[in-house]
Amino acid sequence: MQLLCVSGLIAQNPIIQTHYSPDPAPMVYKGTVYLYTGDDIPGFDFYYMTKWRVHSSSDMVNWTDHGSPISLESFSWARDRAWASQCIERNGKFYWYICAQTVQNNMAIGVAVSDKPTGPFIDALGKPLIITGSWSNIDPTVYIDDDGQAYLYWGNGSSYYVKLNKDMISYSGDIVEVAQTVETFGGVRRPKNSGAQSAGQVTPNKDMYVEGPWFYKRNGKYYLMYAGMSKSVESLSYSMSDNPTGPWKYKGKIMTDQPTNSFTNHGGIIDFKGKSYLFYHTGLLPGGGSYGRSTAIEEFKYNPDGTIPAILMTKAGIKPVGTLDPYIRVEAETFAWSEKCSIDQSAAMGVFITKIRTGGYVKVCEVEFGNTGPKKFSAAIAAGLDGGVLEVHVDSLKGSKLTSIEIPRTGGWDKWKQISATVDATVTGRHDIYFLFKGQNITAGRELYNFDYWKFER
Ligand code: FUB
Repeated sequence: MQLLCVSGLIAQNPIIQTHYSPDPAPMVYKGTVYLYTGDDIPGFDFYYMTKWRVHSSSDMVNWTDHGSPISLESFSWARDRAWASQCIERNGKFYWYICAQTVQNNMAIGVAVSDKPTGPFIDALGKPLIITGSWSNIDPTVYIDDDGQAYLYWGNGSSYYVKLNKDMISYSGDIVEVAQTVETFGGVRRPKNSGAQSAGQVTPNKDMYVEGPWFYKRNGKYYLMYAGMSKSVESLSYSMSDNPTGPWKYKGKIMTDQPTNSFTNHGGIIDFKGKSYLFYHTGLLPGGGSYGRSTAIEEFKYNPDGTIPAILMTKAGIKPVGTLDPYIRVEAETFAWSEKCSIDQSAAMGVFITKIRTGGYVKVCEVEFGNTGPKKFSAAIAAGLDGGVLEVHVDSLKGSKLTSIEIPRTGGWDKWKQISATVDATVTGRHDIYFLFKGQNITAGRELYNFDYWKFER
């Protein structure tokens, strides 16, 4: 049977379905987008978060889960609230700026460092980089200007910046507070202690700076995007300047009054492979909400004068900008969409798919099989019990079956075996493929197996 190229995309937002992924901070490095996020905990009633996560993609739709390289436990001075973060590369080292509640009961900004974008990271200082006794020290954003000067902006309610030294873990000069006026941020800051949730009620202005800054430069212009205020929830608003330290000029709302199902919004903007993207978060993953937020992405085009158009949220998300090679080892935790499975990590195996239930699947987009199709498929699996089946289909859940593997007990949920099968259909060209998780006489209930990587051979 010869399968034709029918690659179709339906929904890409939210881009990660296996866990919550709030406060997205994308970083482009050597042809790959690394996405640093927080980790909202299911079922909680506030932003009580304990760790941060990393994903990566070279095509913007298939995201590889790199697990959680840092948590509150990585910072001896941190007690609670692993809130928004951003990572940047300088001279081959990666500096991940985070904020957390300190043992002194305020918020502070720290920095972890690594030789790789996915870690391991260690606390660079063993103490906070920015600590002033204020609750406002949250949401760091960092940018290195063309002249090598790095800037760190941050702040909730108030906006601050410092000039970082070349070592990226210290700063020179004073912490500067950015003036908040109608001119700079569309409105004045809310009165102290009014509380974030009531912010919509206290500003008579069209907008204001609330939190979540994202600082960058493009075509000689500096941008400061931030969570502003719409009627009752946060908007994504922005200001521009000709200088890295302002004066800032308010430019309007990028995303506002969207049915995001989340009080907060928090975004990042990048250019990648010739396109511009807005990352933001919503509470639209099933079970989500203001305390269960997930990253979504929209593509946009800057206006000729460098301003940013209004952007609407979509379920469809964005189109791929690359293909995936199925003839090299592909981590199973690389996919565009998933259902009825989860992600875990171990010291021995790294990150893998777990809690696989019957009826679940992962979808991998834009798989390029080339002119000569595969003859063999293999997958690394661990199963403490038998009764699991892994099927590979093309183009849809009900598309033609390429191959399937009946999964035996491997000796334990952490005893991995590479299992192979012949490919029953001829598939060439570019396709989406679906890994379907099924049970033999197990129609619901218990988990079936763990899945670490796969590969096709010609
Ligand atoms: O995720 C916790 C906090 O909510 C962030 O630090 C803010 O930007 C808001 O998104």
